[in-house]
Amino acid sequence: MFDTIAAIATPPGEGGIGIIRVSGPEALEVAGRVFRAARAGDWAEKPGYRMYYGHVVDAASGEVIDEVLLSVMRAPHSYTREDVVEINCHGGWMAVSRVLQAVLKAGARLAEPGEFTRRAFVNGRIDLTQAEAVLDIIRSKTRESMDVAVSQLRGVLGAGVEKLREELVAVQAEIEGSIDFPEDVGAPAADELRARLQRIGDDIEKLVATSETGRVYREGLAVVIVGKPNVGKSSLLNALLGEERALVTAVPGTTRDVIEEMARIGGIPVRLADTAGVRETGDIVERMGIELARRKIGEADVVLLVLDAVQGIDAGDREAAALTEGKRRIVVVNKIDLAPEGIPGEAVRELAGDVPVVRASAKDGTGIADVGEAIGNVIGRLPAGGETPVVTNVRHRAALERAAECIRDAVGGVEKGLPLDIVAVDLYGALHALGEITGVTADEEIIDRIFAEFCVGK
Ligand SMILES: Nc1nc2c(ncn2[C@@H]2O[C@H](COP(=O)(O)OP(=O)(O)OP(=O)(O)O)[C@@H](O)[C@H]2O)c(=O)[nH]1
Ligand SMILES: [Mg+2]
Repeated sequence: MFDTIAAIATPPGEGGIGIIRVSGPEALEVAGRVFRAARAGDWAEKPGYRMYYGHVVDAASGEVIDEVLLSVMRAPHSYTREDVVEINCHGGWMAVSRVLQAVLKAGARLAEPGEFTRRAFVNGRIDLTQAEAVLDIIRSKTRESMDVAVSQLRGVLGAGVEKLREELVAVQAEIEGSIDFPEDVGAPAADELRARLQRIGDDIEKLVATSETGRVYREGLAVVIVGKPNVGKSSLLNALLGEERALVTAVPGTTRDVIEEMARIGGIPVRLADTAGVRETGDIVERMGIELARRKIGEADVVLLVLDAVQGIDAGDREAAALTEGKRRIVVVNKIDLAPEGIPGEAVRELAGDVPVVRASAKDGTGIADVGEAIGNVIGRLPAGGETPVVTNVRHRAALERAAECIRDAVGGVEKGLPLDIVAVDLYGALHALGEITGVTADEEIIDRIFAEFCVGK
């Protein structure tokens, strides 16, 4: 059914080893044409899950290309469920490309991007969510995003979605039974039907709700430090990071560019950005910095609005507050080492509303842990253990939202007493949307789009 494909599976560049992956019905024959084992007897039997030492040669000339280790994974116990051979050669560009050339000359075809993983999906070893998890693991930037991706690769999300789909299939079957054989199968009671659909709909909504947390753990929470000049924004950035990342001086208008760092704060991955102090200024560079700050505020999940305990609240703070209006905010009253009484809570509420307020000193470290905790409290924790499905992928979220909408329509239809064949149409829509997530009902076009994101060799 499939031909035999090959590609370089390791990244370009220099490394200890490079791997050429070969998969398909003729993987062993192709490898046999280019591989000369040091001990011929072993290689002839070729049992799976073994490695063989030897050389790759040019099939035509017999010229030795590289010294290699070859691993054999026999169908169906392999990544693709086909016979797979991986040739471990030296990890230099010339070595891997010459070994690949030899394998292609020996009868394999160069694999398309993602084709190995696609075969694993088509051959039923993994569902679409698991195929996507492979890419998520490779691309993960935080520990948590990798944990979620590994859980997804283990099939936790796919199983959760499949369970919902099966519940819907059962409802659908009952409805269709009563439509096709009205004499033998009574129509399901409206109340009971409504309740069952409602419950499935609620479970889908719960999955959708995990996607906000999922996104943050994947990309990091965007936290932007904002305030008038000289309140200690850059000092706060340094204190939160625990390193002298940004320049700090007594001169207002020190920071002009946006300074951004990834860090773990309050137990969650955070993209922390320090910005230029907000004020009217004739200095063109500073003005550009303030413009950048505005843009950053637009992208922020959370704004740390910094005030100066010594100066109290003035027009500059009101301007900064106006700029961050509508954003989720945490007020940091800084420099409490100089003014321990801080700023009255009433004045802060008047400025920024009912938001968390932390009194801190970026200079001596007082309250910095509390700022971290306030940031951590913004977003829910990931369920521990990786056994609870979490949605991180926008494609999954969109499909779940479509399914939830269809279920809402179906519930509405039952309530209005619409004929069951009309309700069945909505259920079909929900089933299709859920099936797209795991791939049970995904169109070829969707599948193409998913695997097009992979690179060759995955
Ligand atoms: N005593 C005291 N001084 C502080 C504290 N935080 C910052 N400062 C001082 O305040 C001055 C300004 O600090 P920065 O961190 O540069 O302030 P900024 O808000 O980034 O200023 P711009 O970049 O100009 O907008 C420096 O002299 C700091 O040493 C604090 O908690 N206590
Ligand atoms: Mg600064």
